[in-house]
Amino acid sequence: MVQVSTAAEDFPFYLDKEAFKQSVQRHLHTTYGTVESKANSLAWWKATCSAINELVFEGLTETHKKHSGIDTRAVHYLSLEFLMGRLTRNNLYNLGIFETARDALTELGQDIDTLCSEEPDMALGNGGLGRLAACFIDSLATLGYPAIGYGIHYEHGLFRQEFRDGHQIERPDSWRDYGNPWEICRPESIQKVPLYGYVETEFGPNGKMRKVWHPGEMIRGVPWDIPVVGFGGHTVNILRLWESRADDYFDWDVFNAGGYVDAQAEKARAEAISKVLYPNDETLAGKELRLTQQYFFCCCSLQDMLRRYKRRHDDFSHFAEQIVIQLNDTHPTIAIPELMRQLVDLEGLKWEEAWAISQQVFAYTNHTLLPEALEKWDVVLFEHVLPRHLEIIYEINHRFLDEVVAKKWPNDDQMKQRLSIIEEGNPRMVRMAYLGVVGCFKTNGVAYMHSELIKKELFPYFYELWPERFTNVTNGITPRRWLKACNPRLSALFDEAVGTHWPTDLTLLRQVVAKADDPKFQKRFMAIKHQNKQDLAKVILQLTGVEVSAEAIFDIQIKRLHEYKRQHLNMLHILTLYRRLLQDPDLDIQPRVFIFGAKAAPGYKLAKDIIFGINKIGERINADERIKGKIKVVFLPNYRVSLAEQMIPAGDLSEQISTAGKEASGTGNMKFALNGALTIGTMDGANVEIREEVGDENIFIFGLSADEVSSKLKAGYNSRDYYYNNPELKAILDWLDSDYFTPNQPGALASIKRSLLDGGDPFLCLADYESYICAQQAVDQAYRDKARWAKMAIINSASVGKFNSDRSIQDYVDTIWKLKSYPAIE
Ligand code: GPK
Repeated sequence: MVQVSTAAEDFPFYLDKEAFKQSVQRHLHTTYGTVESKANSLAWWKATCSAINELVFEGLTETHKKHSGIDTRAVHYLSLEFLMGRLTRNNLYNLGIFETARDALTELGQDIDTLCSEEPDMALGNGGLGRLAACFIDSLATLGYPAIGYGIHYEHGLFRQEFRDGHQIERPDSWRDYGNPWEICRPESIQKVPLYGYVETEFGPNGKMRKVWHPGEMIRGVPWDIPVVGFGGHTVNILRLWESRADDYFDWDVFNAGGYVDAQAEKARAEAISKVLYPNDETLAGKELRLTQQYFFCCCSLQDMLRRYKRRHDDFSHFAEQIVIQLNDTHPTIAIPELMRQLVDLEGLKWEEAWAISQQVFAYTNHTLLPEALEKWDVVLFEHVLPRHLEIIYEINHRFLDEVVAKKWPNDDQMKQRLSIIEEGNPRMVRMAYLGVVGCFKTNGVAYMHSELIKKELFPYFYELWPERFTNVTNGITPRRWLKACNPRLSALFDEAVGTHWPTDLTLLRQVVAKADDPKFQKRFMAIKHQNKQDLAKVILQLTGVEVSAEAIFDIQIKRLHEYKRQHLNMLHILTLYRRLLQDPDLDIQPRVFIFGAKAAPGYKLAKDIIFGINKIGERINADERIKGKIKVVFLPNYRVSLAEQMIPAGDLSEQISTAGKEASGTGNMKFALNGALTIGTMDGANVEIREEVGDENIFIFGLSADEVSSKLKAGYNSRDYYYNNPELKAILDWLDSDYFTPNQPGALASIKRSLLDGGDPFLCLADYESYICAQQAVDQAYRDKARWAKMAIINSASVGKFNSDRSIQDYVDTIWKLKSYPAIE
C-alpha cells in the first residue's frame, strides 16, 4: 500500500491567510470585474475558486510534467457517469488549506459555508455507480496513480426533483448556467466522431481487401477538463468530459447550399448527444441517442489515448504496457470494437495483433445482476448507427464461438447459442455484457457476495471457460468527503483520538474501538451525533416545514427509488407503527423520525407512486395529534450528493433493506456506518462485509438470504399467503385502498398494494415483513439503552476502515491495473 503523508507540514502548498485573502480580492477585481461592496455570494464564491485554482493549476502542471516525463502506465476510467457533487470544500480540504481559507474569508466578511453552498452540484450521474467513479478518481489522485477519468460533459445533469401535492416533478438541472470555475476547455484536443452511413469493401494499396466506413455524419467532441485534486495535494489528475458539437465543415456545406436552417437543425442534432444525462438507474434505455452517447465518448477517449501514445511510439508494441482501460459497467463496452476499428481500419494492424492488444487493455466492472439493467441493443438499430462496429462484433463473436466455445464444448450448438454475443431472438440483440466478458482480461463484481453471484448465476459458463478472469473488488468511499469534510465535529474527535492520518489510513480508527465502553468518550461521540441531528432538523424544517426533535431516532433511507431497494417495505413498517399507535396512543416506543431521500426515474410509474405514498402517509401522520409526535415522516426533495453530506452525519439508523441478492454492493451503507449509524439490513451486497467488520452484535440483520430468496421464487412464491396469514399486515395493506391518506382520492395508493399482491411481490416485501418488524423492535430496544447504543455506534464508526476507496483502488492496482505510484509534488 502506498503511504501518503498528510501531516499538515507535509502539504506542498502552504498559503498563509494574507496571501489567500489578497488572491481572492484580486480575482474579485480582475477576473470578475466587481468590487467588495457590490459582490454577492456567487461572485465571492467564484473569486474564491479562482484563488484555489492558482494552486490547483500548479499541481495540474506539475503532475502532467511528472507523468508525461516518465511516460507512465496509466489507467483510463471510462464511465457514462461521474457524480462529483460540489468541489470547493473538497478541494480546500485536499489541498490542506480549508482553515486558512475559512479564516481569510471571515476577515473579508464572508462565511465559507454560505459561499460553498453557492456551488451547484455537479450531478453528472444517477446514483451509486456514478458516485463510485467520483470516489475512485479522488483515491487515484490521492495515491499518486497516473489516471484519467473519461466521460460526457452533459449540459444537464440528473433532473432537479420537486414535489407537487406529494408527486415528483422533474425540472431541468443546469449546473453551468452561470459558468463553472472548475472546468477548462481544451479546444486543442478536439476529436471527430463518425456516425451512421455504410461500409464498403475496398482493395487497399497493398492489394489486400479492407473495410471502409463512409459515415453519414461527423460530430466534434470538445474536451473539458476538471482537475482532480488528491488529498495531500501531491497529485492533480484530470477528469476529461466530452461535449458534442456539430462539425465545422458539415455546417459549411449545408450553409453554402443555402440551407442555413437545415444547418441549424444539424447543429442541434449534434449538440443533443451531450445535452442530457439519461435518468434511468439500473434499467437499459435502448434508445438510439443513448447508444450514440456511449459511442461518442468512447470514440473521443480512445482517439485521445492513441494520439498521446503515438507522440512517443512508432508502433503499437508497447500500447498494452502503457494503457489499461476500465469499463465502468457495460455502458462503455462499445469501446472494445471501437479500439479494434481504430487499430485495424485506421492504423492498419492485423486483426490478430489488434485483438491481442485489445484483450490486454480492457477490464470490465459489473455493477448489477438485475436483468433489466444488462444492456442489449437491437441489431437493426445498432447497424444503423454503427454499421462498422456491428461487423466487428460479428467477427469477434464468430472467432469466439469457433475458436473458444467449440473447443471447450465440441458440437454443442446450445452452448454456442447461450454464450453468443448475439442473442438470436426476435429481434436479434447485441448483448453488451457478454461483449464485455469476451473482450476484457478481467471482469469484477463490486462486493464479495456480488462477485460470487456473477460467477454462479450471471456468467456461469463464461466462468467455466475462464475462471481466472473473474475477480472481486469490494467498493469503497472516500473518507475525505464522507467523513472529514462532511462531519467536521467527528473528524476533530478522531484527530484527537488517533492522530490526523486517518483520512488516508482509515484502519487507524480501529484504535477507537478500545474507547467504545468509555462513558466519557461515549458522551462526546453522542453529543456530536446530537449536534449533527440538530443541524439536520433545521434543514428538514427548511425543506419540508416539518418540525422534528433531535431526541428521536433518525431513521434514514437515502438511495434511488427502486422496488428492489424496498422503500415500500420501510413504508409498511411506518404504517404498522402508526396503526399500533392509533390502537394504543400510550404505546411505549422510542420516538422516531423516518427520513427519506430518493429520485425515481421519470418513467418508473410504481417508483413515483411509492414517493407519493410516503409523502401522503407522512402528511397524515405528521398532522395527527393523537400520536403525540412519536413518529414523523419526511421526504426531503431533490436528494443529491450535497444533501447526502448533510444527512449522513445525522443518521442513527441506516436502512439497507434490499432483497437479498439484488444490491450489488451499496455504498451509502458504508458512509452511514463510518459516521456512526447502525445498519438495519439484509444479507446483501456489502452489508455482508460490514457485518463481518463490525460484528454481528453491532448490526441488525433480518430477512431471507439470497439462497432462500431464489429457492422461494423457484418453489413458487405466493405473497397472498403472507397477506392472509398476518391480520396486521392485511390491515395496513387494505388501508392503501382507502382514502385515509389521500382524502378525496380513494385508491390513490392502491397501486402499491396491487404490486405486492396481484403483481406477485417480485422483491418479497411480504416474505420479509415479519422479520423486518422484529428487527425494528430490536432497534427500538437497543436505543433505550443509551450506553449500549453509543458503544455500538462507536464500534461501527471505528471498524469500517476497509471501505476506504483507497483500499478499493489499491485492490484494482494489484489485481488488474498494475500501476506504479508517482506523486508529482513532494
Ligand atoms: C448499479 F447497474 C447499476 C446502475 O445502473 N447504477 C448503479 O448505481 C450501483 N448501480 C449498484 O446498485 C450498487 O449496489 C453499487 O454499490 C453501485 O452501483 C456501485 O458499484
